[in-house]
Amino acid sequence: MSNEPIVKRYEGNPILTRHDIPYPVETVHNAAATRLGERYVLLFRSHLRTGRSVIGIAWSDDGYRFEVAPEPFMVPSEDERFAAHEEYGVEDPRICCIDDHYYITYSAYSRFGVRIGLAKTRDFTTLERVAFISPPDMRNVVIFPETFDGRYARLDRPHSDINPWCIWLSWSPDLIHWGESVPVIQPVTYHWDEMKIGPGATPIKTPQGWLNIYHGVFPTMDGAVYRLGVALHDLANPARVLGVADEWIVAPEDAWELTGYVHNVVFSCGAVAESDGTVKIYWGGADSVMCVGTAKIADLVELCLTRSRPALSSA
Ligand code: BMA
Repeated sequence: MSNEPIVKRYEGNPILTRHDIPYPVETVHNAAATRLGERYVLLFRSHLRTGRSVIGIAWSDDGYRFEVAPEPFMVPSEDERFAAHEEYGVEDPRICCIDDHYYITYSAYSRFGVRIGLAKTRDFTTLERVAFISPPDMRNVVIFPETFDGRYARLDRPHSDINPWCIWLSWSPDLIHWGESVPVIQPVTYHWDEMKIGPGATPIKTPQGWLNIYHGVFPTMDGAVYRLGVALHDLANPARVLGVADEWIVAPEDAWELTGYVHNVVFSCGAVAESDGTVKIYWGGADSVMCVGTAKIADLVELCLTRSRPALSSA
C-alpha cells in the first residue's frame, strides 16, 4: 500500500475564506455541494457576529474557484410556520437532487433544540421551505438521491445516552414523514470515531454500493478532533452496510484546519462525483474556511471493502 494520502488536497486551499464573502461574517464552512448544469454550487454556512449562522451561496465553473453571491441564500425564516424553529439560525445544509428538484436538508436551531428542515429549489434562485422532517434533537440528515421500491431513504443522526451519536437510516413515502428507523453504523471504542459519528455528504452511487462520506469525532485532552471516513451501503437496501473503512480519509492537517473558530476540525456536507471516476470532497476547515480535495471513487470503495471494521458493535 502506498503512503500517499487517499484524498489529495487542492493546492489552492482554502478555496473560500470570510474575506471572500461580500457581507459581514466570521466564517465560511460546512458547505453542501452539487452541480446545476455545468456549474458547481456550494451552499455554505457562515457565523454572523452574533454567533448565529446563515447559509450563503457560491458558484463555480471548475469546482475550485468560487464566486459568492452578494446576499445570503438562506436566513432564518420569517414565515410563521417555520420562524419559531429557526430563530437561532440555520446550519450545515446538504443537497440532494431527485428528478428536477434540489432538496436541501438543514439544521434549524431554536429555543426548542435543533431539528431538520427540508427546503427545495430548481434553480438556486428561489427557495421553498417544505416542512420540518424531524423533532429535536436531530442533525446531519442526508437523503439518498434515488428511491428504493418507491420509497425515499435518508441517513440521520439521533442521539441516545445509551447508544450515543450513531448513524441511522430512515424511510419515507413522501420525503416528509419518516420512520422504520434502524441504526446502521456505530462509533468504535478507542478509535478515531469513538465519540460520535454523523452523515456528511449526500451518498454517491457506485457500481459496488452507495459511498457514504461521514465525520467521526475523537475526544482528546486538547478537545475534540473531527475527521472524515467512508462507508459503503448496499445499492438495493442501503440499510445494509457492506463495509466501513477502519481508517479515516481526511484529518486536520493544514494550518487552517488545525486552528480557527473551532480547532482541529474537518467537516464535510458535500461531494461531487465526476465522470472520470474521481470525486471532489468539500470540507470546512476549523469551522472557518472551505477546502476541497479529490480522490478516486474506486479507491474509497476498495478501502471500505478490504479494510473494514464492523458497522455495529456486537456488545
Ligand atoms: C458539530 C457541528 C458542526 C461543526 C462541528 C465542529 O457539532 O456544530 O457544524 O463543524 O461540530 O465544531
